[in-house]
Amino acid sequence: MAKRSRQSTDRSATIHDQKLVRGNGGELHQIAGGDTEVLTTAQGGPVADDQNTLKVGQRGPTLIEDFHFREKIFHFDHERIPERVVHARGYGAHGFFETYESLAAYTRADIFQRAGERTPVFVRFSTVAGSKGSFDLARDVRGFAVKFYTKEGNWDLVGNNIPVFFIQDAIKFPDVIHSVKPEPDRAFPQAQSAHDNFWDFISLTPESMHMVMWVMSDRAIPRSFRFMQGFGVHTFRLVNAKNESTFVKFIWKPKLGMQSVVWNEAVKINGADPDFHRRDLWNAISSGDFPEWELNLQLFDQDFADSFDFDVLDPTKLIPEEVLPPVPVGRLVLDRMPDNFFAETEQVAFMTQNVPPGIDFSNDPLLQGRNFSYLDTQLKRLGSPNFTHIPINAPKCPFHHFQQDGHMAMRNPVGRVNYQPNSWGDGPRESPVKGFPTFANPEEGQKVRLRPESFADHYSQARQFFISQTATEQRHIVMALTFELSKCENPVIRERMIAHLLNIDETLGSAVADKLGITKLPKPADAAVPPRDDLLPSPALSIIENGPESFAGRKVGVLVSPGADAALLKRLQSAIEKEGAVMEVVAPKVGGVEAADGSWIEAKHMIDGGPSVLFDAVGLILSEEGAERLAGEAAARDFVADAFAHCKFIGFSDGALPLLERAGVDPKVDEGFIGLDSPKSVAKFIESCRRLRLWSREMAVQL
Ligand code: HDD
Repeated sequence: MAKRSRQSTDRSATIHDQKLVRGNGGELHQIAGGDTEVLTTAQGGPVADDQNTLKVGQRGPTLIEDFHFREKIFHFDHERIPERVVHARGYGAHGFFETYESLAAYTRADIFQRAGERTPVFVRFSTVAGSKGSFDLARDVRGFAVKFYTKEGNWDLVGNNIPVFFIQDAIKFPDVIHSVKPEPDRAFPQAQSAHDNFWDFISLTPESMHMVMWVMSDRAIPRSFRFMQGFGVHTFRLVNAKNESTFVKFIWKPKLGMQSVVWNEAVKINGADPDFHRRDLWNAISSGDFPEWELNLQLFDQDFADSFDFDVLDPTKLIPEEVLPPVPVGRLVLDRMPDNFFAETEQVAFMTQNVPPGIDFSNDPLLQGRNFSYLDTQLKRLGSPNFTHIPINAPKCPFHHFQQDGHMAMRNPVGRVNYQPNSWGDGPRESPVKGFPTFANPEEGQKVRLRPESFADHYSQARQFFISQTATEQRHIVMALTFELSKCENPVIRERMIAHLLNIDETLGSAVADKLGITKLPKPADAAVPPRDDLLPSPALSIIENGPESFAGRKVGVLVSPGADAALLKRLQSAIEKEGAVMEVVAPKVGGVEAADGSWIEAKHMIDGGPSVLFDAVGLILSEEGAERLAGEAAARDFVADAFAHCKFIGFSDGALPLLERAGVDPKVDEGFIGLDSPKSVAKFIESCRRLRLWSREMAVQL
C-alpha cells in the first residue's frame, strides 16, 4: 500500500523544495530531488514523466504499451462507488465515548462497566434525501450514526436527530424513500420534500403524522451538527450478567444546547456556503473546540411499557422526558477529523445489527427490518463481503474467525485450519460464556401480516409535539407546511394533508389552509382511533425552551470599513473569545481595511463572500464615511437587512447609522440593536447574544 507521510502531501512545501523543469511543449515537470519521494505506479514502479503519454514521434498516436497512462486512467475511471441509497451526503469525525458510572446493574456490555472508560468512536452526520453533492441546509432529517469500537466488537447506534420515524414497518421504507427522492421521470427536485410525490405518500400514510410535525419544525434545519440532539429511536434492551432485561431508549444531548436557523436563512446559506455544516464541524474540531454530547438513557421495565399510553415497539412514538426522565451515562467528544474523507467517512459502514453482548433488540418491526437492510446495502456500496477489512470498519479489539477469500480479502486465516470443530487444536472456538447471548424473550403466535392495534393512534403525539412548541416554533411549522404544500401541484394532496392537520390541531390545520387559499376546510381525516387531547405539553420538545446558557461555539461576523475603530474591534474580539465564541471580520475588500489609528484590520471575508446568514450575530464597526460608501452596495445592505430579518442581535458603532438607515432598519425598534460605543456595551452585546435570537422581532419582520 502506498505510504505518504502527512508532510509529503503538503503541496506548498513540495513546490518550494522541488525543481520545475520545462518540457518540449512548454509544460512544467516537477522533478523529485533531495529527500522527496519518487512518484510511482500502483505497482511501485518509478515514474519518469507524468505529463505526457507515450507516443510515436512528437505528434504521433499514443501507444497502448504506456502502462503508466493505462493504470492511471483505469484507476480514475473506477474512482466512484455507489452513493448511499439514503443519507448519501454526510460528514464524519473521530472521537471517544467516556462512561460516567458502571451500568453493570443493567447491562453486561463491556463499554458500560467501568467509570472513566474511554472507547474510540467514529460518528457520521448526514441528510437523508439529497445526493452526495447536495447542500447542507436542506429541510430534512439528520442522521446521527455512532460506531463505538468496543472491546467486545463494534456497536453501531444508527440514529437520527428526530426521535420518531415516518413508518411503523420496514416494508414501507422503499416507498417513503422513493416518494421523497427526485421524481423518477423528471429527476427533480433534489434534496427537497416540497413536491407532490412526497406529500402524496405522506397524506396517504397517517402513521407518518408525528414525524411530519418534527420534519416541518426547526429540528429539520439545524444551525450545526454540534447543536443537534440524536436519538436511537427504537426501544432496545439492556441485558445484565444475570440475564435480566431492561428496555432502553438512547438520547444524545449536545453540551452547547440546541439551535436551528430560520427557513429564509437556510435557503440563503445553501447558496452562500453549501458546505455550511461540514465547514462548521471541520473548523470547530480543527481549532480545538471539540463538540460534545451526553448520552442519556430512558430505562424502563415491562410494567412501565404495559402502562404507557402507547406501544413502546411503535417507532412513531416517543416517551416524553417528563414521563420518564433520561439519565446521563456518558459523554461523546469529537476531537479528530479523518485524514481522508473517502477512506473513512465514505467507506464507513454502519449497521444496526452491530450490538455487543449486553445490548439487544426489541421486536420493533422497523428495527427488525433494518437489521437486514444495513448488512445488505454494504455489499452493494463497498463491493465485497470483506468491507470489514477496511480500517474504518474493522473492530479495534482482537477478532478471530474462519471467513475467507472473496473480493479484496486483506486477511485470511493463517495455517491449515479454516474450519471448526477441528482436530488440530488451532483456531478460535465459540464461547457460551463470553459470546453474545440473545435475550431469550418468550415468543409465540400465528404467522400474520398485521399491524398491531396498539399502533393505531396516529395523531395524539403529533398534537403533543405541536402544543409543546413556543408560539414562534408553531409559526415556523405553519410556514414550513405552507411552503411545502404550495409546491404540490395537485390540490387533492393539499386538501388531504389539511384533513390530517385538523386532527392534529385545529388552529394548525386552518392556519395552513388559509395560507394555501383553501376557503372551505375539508372534513378531518378518518382516524383509526380518536385523537386524544389529554396529553400534556412536553417542554423538552421545544428547541427555543432548551437553548444554551452561553454563546460558546457560536460565531459573530463583524463588518468593518476603512477608518473603523480598531480598539473597539479588539475589545469586541476579546469579549467574544472569552465567551468561547469566534469572531470573523468582513470587509469591503479582500485583505482588510486600514483602521482610524492607521493599523491594519485583517479580514476573513469580502462582503460578497461573508453574508450575515453565516453568523449567529453581527457587529458593524464602521466609520461614518465607510458606512455611507457601503450603503451603496447591495451586499452590505443585505448583510444588515438579513441579520435583522433573521432576528439576530446587532452590535453597532455610531458610524454605522447611515448603513442601517439605507438597509431600512431602525436601531431603536427593539432591544436587539446594541450600540457598542458606550463603556459597558460590549458586555451587554455578548449577554444578549446568549439568547441567540430576538424571537419577539419575528412578528414585526413577518418572514
Ligand atoms: Fe436507515 C442509512 C438512520 C430506518 C435502511 N439510516 C442510514 C443512516 C442513518 C440511518 C443515520 C446513515 C448511516 C451512515 O452515516 O452511513 N434509518 C435510520 C433511522 C431509521 C432508519 C434512525 C429509523 C428509525 N433505514 C431505516 C429502514 C431501513 C433503512 C426502515 C430499511 C428497511 N438506512 C438504510 C440503508 C442505509 C441507511 C439502506 C443506506 C446506507 C447504509 O444503510 O449504510 O441500509
